Amino acid sequence: MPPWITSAVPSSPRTRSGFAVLIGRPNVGKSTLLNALTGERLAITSPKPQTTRNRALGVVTRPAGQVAFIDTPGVHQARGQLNKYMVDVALQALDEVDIALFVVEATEGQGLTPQVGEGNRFILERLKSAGKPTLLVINKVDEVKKGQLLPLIDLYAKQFPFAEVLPISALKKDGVDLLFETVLSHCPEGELLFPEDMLTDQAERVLVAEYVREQVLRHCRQEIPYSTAVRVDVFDESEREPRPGTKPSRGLAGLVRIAASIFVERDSQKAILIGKGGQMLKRIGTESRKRIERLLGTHVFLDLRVRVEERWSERPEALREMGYE
Ligand SMILES: Nc1nc2c(ncn2[C@@H]2O[C@H](COP(=O)(O)OP(=O)(O)OP(=O)(O)O)[C@@H](O)[C@H]2O)c(=O)[nH]1
Ligand SMILES: [Mg+2]
Repeated sequence: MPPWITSAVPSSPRTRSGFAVLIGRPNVGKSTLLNALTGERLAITSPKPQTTRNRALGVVTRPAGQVAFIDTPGVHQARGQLNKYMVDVALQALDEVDIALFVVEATEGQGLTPQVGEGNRFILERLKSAGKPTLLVINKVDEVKKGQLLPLIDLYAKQFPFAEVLPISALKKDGVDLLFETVLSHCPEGELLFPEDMLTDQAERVLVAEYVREQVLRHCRQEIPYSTAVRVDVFDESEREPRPGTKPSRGLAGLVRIAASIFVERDSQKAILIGKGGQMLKRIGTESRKRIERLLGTHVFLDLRVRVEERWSERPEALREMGYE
């Protein structure tokens, strides 16, 4: 269990609390929004669609109450087994929450005859059958002029009785505080659901694997990101407590030794990931290590191996082994 999880659940009377899901097409900025809301890197992000593969919880607690946000994989037309799993994760989360945040992009529907795309129409149908209070979150408003939002709001308002419409920029953290307050105002009155200082339920080693996958997504093109999974094989904390008398360096103390496998599906992909003279893997390793050090607050020794596991994304037992079950 991560160290930030404690057991006491203090609460004052008349607080509000609830679960809220972030749901939407791939790449609209759901994970960026989760990180903006919590102020931490709880979900990896990238310019490539289908970055998120599992749900990620981010708990935000303020004096007025607590919202547990669930980030989900982007809903898309899934063909392979992994993709079907991802879409199931997103749609199931919708059934478990008090309120839904439907995230769309401000740049959508800017054509001559604006219309809601097929993917978003599918999500709207699911929102209708879920019957939860739903907010329309229009993200990436930094990319459009103000007047351009009105036709989009109009378009969506005709499709669904949204409780509120919130234009935001998750990247620039514009409108994010107001979004939190609005979500909270739609949550039922009640005790806090989680300890006040709890941030997530994700284990450190899960976040570590995700941070490595994030660097693969950021450094590699084409099919590599979609064929990659990361598994932490060793998480050795025996030197995590700094030895008495040792001074912190670079603001870090103690050492965690981590060995992780990066799985790909073909030999050719392995060669790309390793790169000429091992350069690509080295870059991925260095960037991942820096982020993991920030997460753990310790020095990190990171040993990355690339392994070929043919068609892992199509085989149920391999999917389970990679954490997709
Ligand atoms: N300009 C702009 N870009 C944004 C904003 N929010 C997110 N992005 C960018 O959009 C891309 C996708 O962001 P993610 O947060 O990974 O999107 P997602 O919805 O979680 O995507 P999936 O996990 O694939 O479903 C990244 O390059 C982000 O930096 C925003 O408010 N403005
Ligand atoms: Mg995401």
